[in-house]
Amino acid sequence: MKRFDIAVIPGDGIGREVVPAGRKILDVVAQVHGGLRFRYQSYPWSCAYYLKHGRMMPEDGLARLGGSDAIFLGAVGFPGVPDHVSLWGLLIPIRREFQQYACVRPVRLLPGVRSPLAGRGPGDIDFIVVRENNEGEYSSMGGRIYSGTPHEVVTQLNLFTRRGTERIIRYAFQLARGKRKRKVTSATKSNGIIYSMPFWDEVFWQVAKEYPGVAAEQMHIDALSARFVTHPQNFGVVVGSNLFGDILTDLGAAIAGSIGIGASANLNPERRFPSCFEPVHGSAPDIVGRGIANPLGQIWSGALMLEHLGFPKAHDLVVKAMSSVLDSGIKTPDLGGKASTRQVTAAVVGEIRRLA
Ligand code: GGG
Repeated sequence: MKRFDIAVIPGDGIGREVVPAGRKILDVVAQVHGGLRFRYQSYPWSCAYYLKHGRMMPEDGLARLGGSDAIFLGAVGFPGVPDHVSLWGLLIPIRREFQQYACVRPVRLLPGVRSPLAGRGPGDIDFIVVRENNEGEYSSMGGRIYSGTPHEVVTQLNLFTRRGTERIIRYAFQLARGKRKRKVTSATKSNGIIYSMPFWDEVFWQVAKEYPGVAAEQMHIDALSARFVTHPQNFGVVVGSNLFGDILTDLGAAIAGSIGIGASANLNPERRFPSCFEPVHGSAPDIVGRGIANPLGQIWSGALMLEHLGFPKAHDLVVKAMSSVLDSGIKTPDLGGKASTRQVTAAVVGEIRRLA
């Protein structure tokens, strides 16, 4: 029997509605597997916690998470707490402390889901975005002086290290090597951003040389975004900086039907620290409490966790069950359906049991 300790942070808004769905699926998978068990430790760290305690998590929060095998997170951010406070108080410290530098986000049009792109079917949209997750545009370097005066000056530094850039690009090539479409597309903007992006390109082509069996191309982020819409079938693995990867994966989830489905793995590839699994979506305050949040982004993130923990067949089982449920028309309203979070979750549970 393999036992895993999972730290659970439902967080804010619909995170608290979809995390229980994700846990339910993990437990059912463990049950049908027979040799797998999860032990959960849940933490209430969130914007509500911030309003009560003045911080998003306690001082020893990261130390507490550090002992777990993985972190299963819902959503972070809610009106009443500025987004940069909630993100930098919880999500970003987790990603940095645990060296989760590879953020892996599959973009796949599942059967039964209609893409907003006309005439596109499941085989047309199936690629992975690898987002650099520890540096880049998400940096705390910069400053603000003469606040609120006409002389106000604000600077924000982007931070690109050779180590950080090389390792994420190498990760993308290694991932592409094992895929059907062996191709890596680099998101750049070296025509406008004259230091960091030419550096990014230079490293990209240096690393590309190490992988002669993998096709390589670079595209400016503006043209690349347009290509996501016009030629989504052209991509295998797309690698981008922290901000570019963040934006591209919302777009990716949208062309694959809904941001409610997008899944995300924040990986420490060396496995020295726990990795963190969370849906791409945020806390969605507009639909909180209505019971209609799409649980599939969280469920798919759980599947990525199973894969990372060494259970690739369990990952495939969950994605297959999700696909069958969608194909049978059981969908939440973001996908044009009428089903509730609970109904979709129950249908996935039933399908896992049937398939297993
Ligand atoms: N599911 C995680 C979440 O709440 N994400 C919201 C968000 O704004 N994330 C920004 C980021 O991933 O950097």
